[in-house]
Amino acid sequence: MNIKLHYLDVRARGESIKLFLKYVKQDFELDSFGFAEMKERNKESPNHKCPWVTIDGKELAEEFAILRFLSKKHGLYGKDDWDAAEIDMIADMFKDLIASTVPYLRIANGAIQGDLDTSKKEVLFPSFEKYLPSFINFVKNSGTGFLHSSGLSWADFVVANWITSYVNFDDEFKTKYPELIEYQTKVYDLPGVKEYVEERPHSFL
Ligand SMILES: N[C@@H](CCC(=O)N[C@@H](CS)C(=O)NCC(=O)O)C(=O)O
Repeated sequence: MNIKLHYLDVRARGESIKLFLKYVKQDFELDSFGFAEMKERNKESPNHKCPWVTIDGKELAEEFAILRFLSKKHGLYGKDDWDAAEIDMIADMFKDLIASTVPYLRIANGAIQGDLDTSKKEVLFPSFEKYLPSFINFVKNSGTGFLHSSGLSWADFVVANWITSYVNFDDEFKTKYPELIEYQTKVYDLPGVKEYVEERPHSFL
């Protein structure tokens, strides 16, 4: 498979795909661009948003659709349809968390003006309190150390990546959510992922 990943030069929504590809040891070409170029570059994408991938000459957008496609090929989508549905459920719940933090993210990435500290109190922290306990419970109850009882799945790359951002956003995140830090370490310690995470450049978002 020939893969080119098109995304911004930050982690955000493209990083789960990179972590996944590093873990399965699939080579890929990176086409990264800055926020200033995003509007123009996104015109090339099927949904006019990034990330998108070119796989063997065909274009596919939507982070989760890309991860699902790759997971079916690499067995990171549970052992049957029920597992896959549960993994989808977990990932879609996490997408709700991401969506609820967008007003904060837009200030953090400079897309709009606003007071970051106020947005932390009014948007970010309430979102953490509403959604994160569910993910702590998924890990606690899975018996695998990952989100799902079948073991590592594509959803783990999504959640582990955002935890890095949450640590950057919230000085007290590690103290408030130690279970999530322990979980993230397990994902980041995976072969292929560990070396990549240690060497990648810092990205706030
Ligand atoms: N549903 C899409 C959302 C992608 C998305 O919003 N990407 C942002 C960059 S992180 C973007 O391209 N924004 C431009 C826009 O919304 O016009 C996904 O999950 O991949």
